Amino acid sequence: MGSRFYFGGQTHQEQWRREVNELGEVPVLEHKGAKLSQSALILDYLAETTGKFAPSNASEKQEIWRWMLFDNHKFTSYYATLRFLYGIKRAGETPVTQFLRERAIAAYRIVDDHLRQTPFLVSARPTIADLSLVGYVYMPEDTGMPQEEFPHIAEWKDSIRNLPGWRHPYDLMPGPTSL
Ligand SMILES: N[C@@H](CCC(=O)N[C@@H](CS)C(=O)NCC(=O)O)C(=O)O
Repeated sequence: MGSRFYFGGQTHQEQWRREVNELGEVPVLEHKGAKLSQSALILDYLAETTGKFAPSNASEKQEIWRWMLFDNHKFTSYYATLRFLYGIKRAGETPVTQFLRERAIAAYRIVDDHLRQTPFLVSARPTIADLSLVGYVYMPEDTGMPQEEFPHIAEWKDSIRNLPGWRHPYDLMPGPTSL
């Protein structure tokens, strides 16, 4: 790994935190003079602004938020931390990586079971809930996850990859894509 930090350490600079995001995280969306952070909130804003991948009623909106909160708390967060420590930093197997993998597997099982019954998370069409959860699924660096145990996640990932205009997350990130 070239740098200890994301995007060359920018998110750890005092000025960046003051001017861009005091939470010290990416992504940040800058639009019409406003800055938004937290990917779920950014997705919600983009869905409202563009009408794409948006809920079609209040109960769909609740379902979308339920999945996006689960994603932020468990599905992507455990997996992304495992990927960082084990797959990228090459920390080796430790009680921490074991714990993270167990938690990631538990969350993947829940999503895989859900996708057994429905092609997308909230309705028959893709919504921002799918976009929230699927991002890191395209980054399967060596994490020791038993991917073969999640056939419905694999199908869902392919369906989203086949949507018009799909691009790999690495192709959408600014700057060099290698960590
Ligand atoms: N819940 C946040 C998580 C954001 C997040 O953890 N971003 C990582 C990169 S994927 C980050 O900026 N980490 C910097 C750090 O923790 O120092 C979101 O969904 O936007």
